[in-house]
Amino acid sequence: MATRTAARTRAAPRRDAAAAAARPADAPPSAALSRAQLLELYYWMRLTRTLEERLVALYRQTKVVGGLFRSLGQEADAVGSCFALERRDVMSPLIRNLGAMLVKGATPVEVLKQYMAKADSPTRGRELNIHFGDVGDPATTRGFVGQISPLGDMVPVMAGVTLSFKLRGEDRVGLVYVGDGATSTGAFHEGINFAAVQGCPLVVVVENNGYAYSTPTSKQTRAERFVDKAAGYGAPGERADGNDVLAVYDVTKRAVDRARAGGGVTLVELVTYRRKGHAEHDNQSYVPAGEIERWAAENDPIDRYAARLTGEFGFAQDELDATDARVRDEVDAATDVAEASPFPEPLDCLTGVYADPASAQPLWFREGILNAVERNERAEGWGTYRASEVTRTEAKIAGGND
Ligand SMILES: Cc1ncc(C[n+]2csc(CCOP(=O)(O)OP(=O)(O)O)c2C)c(N)n1
Repeated sequence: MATRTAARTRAAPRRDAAAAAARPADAPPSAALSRAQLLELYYWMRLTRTLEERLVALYRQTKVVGGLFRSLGQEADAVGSCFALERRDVMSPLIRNLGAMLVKGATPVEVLKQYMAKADSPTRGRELNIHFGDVGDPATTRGFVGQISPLGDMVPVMAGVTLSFKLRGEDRVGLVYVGDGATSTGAFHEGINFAAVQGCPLVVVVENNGYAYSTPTSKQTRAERFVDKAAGYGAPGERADGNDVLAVYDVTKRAVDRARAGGGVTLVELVTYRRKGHAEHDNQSYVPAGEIERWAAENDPIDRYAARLTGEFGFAQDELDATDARVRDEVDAATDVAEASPFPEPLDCLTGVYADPASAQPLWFREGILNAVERNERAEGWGTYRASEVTRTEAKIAGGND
């Protein structure tokens, strides 16, 4: 579909040799982006926002069955940073990095199905928000690691992932997103310290969005700037305006290039603002009056970039409007597909969750169902439970143990 086509475009950036030769040596990496890539950045941010708006509508209709976590106002930080990666690289997103997941190849259909807990969603209805991944062979997977809830814990995981790249001599880089709140965890310190000492090709992106749930950043740390923490690990650090998508791209691309060239860990601080609560159910009563409205009016990342595209870069408003229309059509089409998808069969929830199927069975179920579940999963691999097995299992339960 269109998003995948765009992802492929991004993975193989076109460089204009003549323009490159004319560029000064200290030009920022974004100076090398083609017109198509500049418009693509706008597309990913617009897709992120429109898809999230659709998810809110579905949430209000109770069709999104779990929590919903918005990245409103943070689209530039997710999109601009992930755009600096290549397809073979691996990224570990947070709940607020939908834009990064889309850039890395997640499709609106699978995101919608996942949030709606459909049977053919990435986690087959076992998980009720955005925690899913696609990682493994770079030839066949898109390279995003499934998220986990404990804050900061993906930093040591990504230290391990990137250490494996280094030990195998693979030309791959990892990028892990953490919020300002996550920087106060032990896992964050241990992970980044280990990665720095080992020289892992890792970029640690700290999204400083002003709040960790309801805790303002000033109650989170005495440090003035998160980027200053890099010195404590002996790592370079760079800070950028997280609502300026090109500034985000530039700072991250430099960090990615450094990691790829053997320069180890870089800490990147992106200064942004979370305009929604922690999740859709959070009423933001802890936010001072006028703060959200001010960021919306003066510092919206999409408005700011649109103004640059039509001003500085000479795009016609029609080109932006056409992109908006394309995004709306894609999200409409994806919603139709997701809504038409079935919910999982109740018994299906017993498979593919635990490595040991026996521990997934309620006691009164075990004797009747265990053999069928085990047999099916070992023969077919995880995630292939078939309706025919359910029927046989039910018959078995009805008929007693064999
Ligand atoms: C170790 C740990 N402590 C507390 C929580 C509960 N919790 C979930 S999200 C959140 C706030 C996260 O804030 P931040 O890291 O700044 O990321 P943001 O949501 O702002 O992007 C908290 C406290 C958790 N998931 N893990």
